[in-house]
Amino acid sequence: MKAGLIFTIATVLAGTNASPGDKVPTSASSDIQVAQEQLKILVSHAKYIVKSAKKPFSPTCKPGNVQVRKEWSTLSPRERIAYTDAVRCLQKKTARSPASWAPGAKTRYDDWVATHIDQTLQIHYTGNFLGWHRFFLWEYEQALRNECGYQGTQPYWNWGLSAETGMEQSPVWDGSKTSMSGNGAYINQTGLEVVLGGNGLPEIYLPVGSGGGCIESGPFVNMTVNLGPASLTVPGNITIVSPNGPLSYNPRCLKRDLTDELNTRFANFTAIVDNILAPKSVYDFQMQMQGVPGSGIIGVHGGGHYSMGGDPGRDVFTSPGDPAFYLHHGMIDLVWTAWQMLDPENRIYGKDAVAGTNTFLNQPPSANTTLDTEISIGWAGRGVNVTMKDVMSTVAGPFCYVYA
Ligand SMILES: *[C@@H]1O[C@H](CO)[C@@H](O)[C@H](O)[C@H]1NC(C)=O
Ligand SMILES: *[C@@H]1O[C@H](CO)[C@@H](O)[C@H](O)[C@H]1NC(C)=O
Ligand SMILES: *[C@@H]1O[C@H](CO)[C@@H](O)[C@H](O)[C@H]1NC(C)=O
Ligand SMILES: *[C@@H]1O[C@H](CO)[C@@H](O)[C@H](O)[C@H]1NC(C)=O
Ligand SMILES: *[C@@H]1O[C@H](CO)[C@@H](O)[C@H](O)[C@H]1NC(C)=O
Ligand SMILES: *[C@@H]1O[C@H](CO)[C@@H](O)[C@H](O)[C@H]1NC(C)=O
Ligand SMILES: [Cu+2]
Repeated sequence: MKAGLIFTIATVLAGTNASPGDKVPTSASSDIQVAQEQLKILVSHAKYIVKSAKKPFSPTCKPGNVQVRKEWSTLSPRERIAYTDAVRCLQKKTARSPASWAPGAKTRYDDWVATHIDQTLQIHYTGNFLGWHRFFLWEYEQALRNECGYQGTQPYWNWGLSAETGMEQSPVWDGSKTSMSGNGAYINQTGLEVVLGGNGLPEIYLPVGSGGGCIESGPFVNMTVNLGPASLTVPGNITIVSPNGPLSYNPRCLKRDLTDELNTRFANFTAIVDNILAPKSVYDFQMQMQGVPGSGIIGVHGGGHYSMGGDPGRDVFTSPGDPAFYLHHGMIDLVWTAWQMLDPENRIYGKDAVAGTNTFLNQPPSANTTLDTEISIGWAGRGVNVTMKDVMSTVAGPFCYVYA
């Protein structure tokens, strides 16, 4: 409850201007350029609320040592290469996951993929979705820093930018040596669609992209995806599962199928700002983000994932096997932070901190997620477990970062 006072101060400040002259918007503009400006205000507002607190939220996190996570395009070429070098370094180190459990986990990078595969049905459409992924991403960032000498922070991909330029023109996806590698080789997929759903969930039809094959350039050109798939959606209403189980060894190239249509339809600036401003409860917030089943809408979360496409991009379980996953989830975490900071009193430890249960759409039925629910990321990270309470603020618990 120590945080209460800080948030009272913060809330008073939040009622005024985020930065001089910029009034916090109350609803998303349908004009994409206006929405882009609105997002800038919401991001700087969130940063301001965190940093204006008189006291640090955890004893080790002080205003002077808060780290700043940045958008990929704002990093210098040298900083981008330092990041991708560190990811490639993790991909050269040996896995910690026991072979008896995940024989396909060969590298330290695979530890993250294996954990996500293992827990997928307990961390999506659940009450722990946002918190679990925040912790997962943080531990990945720490591994890059502590195990691979990376000096920077975890970058993010602002979907709104590539929705404007086209993905292949975006610094994240242009395939250059300062990108996250680009599109996959062209495969003729004329007449095919991506069909999501099944297993009792309503079907959603999505367009295919402009690639489909193995990536051909950039820092990850020769990387091997070792794990999965567990449930890979392939154009033509086909779902692929690894023959010996998703944790077995199944080496293959990284495929992408960049799909501008999904990026612009589901993750444009208006969609992003609307996800921050429209939902008033955390239940509505996380449902809008992931898409309400049956609505035909996949939200900004699905929009980002499926606009990458490919393998493992279209497999919810194995998706962290594409290194761009972590930039996507950086943006997810940014959106959550921006939403939280509009009402920190209720949205960090209060009535809109957590909603939902610990199983995918509560199937099979499970307990409600609470602030005491434990989060474990297995052999990824440093082997410490946290609770939801520990991951609710980006400057408390183990964390100390903001978004710019
Ligand atoms: C792709 O395949 C379709 C038939 O499936 C064909 O009509 C079309 O010409 C092909 N496109 C290219 C670029 O090869
Ligand atoms: C990728 O692998 C190919 C074939 O083994 C090799 O010719 C090429 O030099 C490699 N590229 C990089 C960037 O490592
Ligand atoms: C997709 O495949 C599922 C399972 O085989 C089937 O039930 C469904 O009707 C198919 N949908 C389309 C659009 O072909
Ligand atoms: C932007 O996103 C919103 C929400 O997903 C959608 O309704 C709108 O059609 C999108 N705009 C464009 C130009 O696709
Ligand atoms: C779980 O959460 C729901 C929705 O908030 C609530 O109605 C229900 O009483 C909760 N169940 C328990 C056991 O606390
Ligand atoms: C973390 O949680 C997992 C899963 O509940 C458990 O198996 C493991 O022993 C816990 N680790 C520690 C260090 O408490
Ligand atoms: Cu996930």
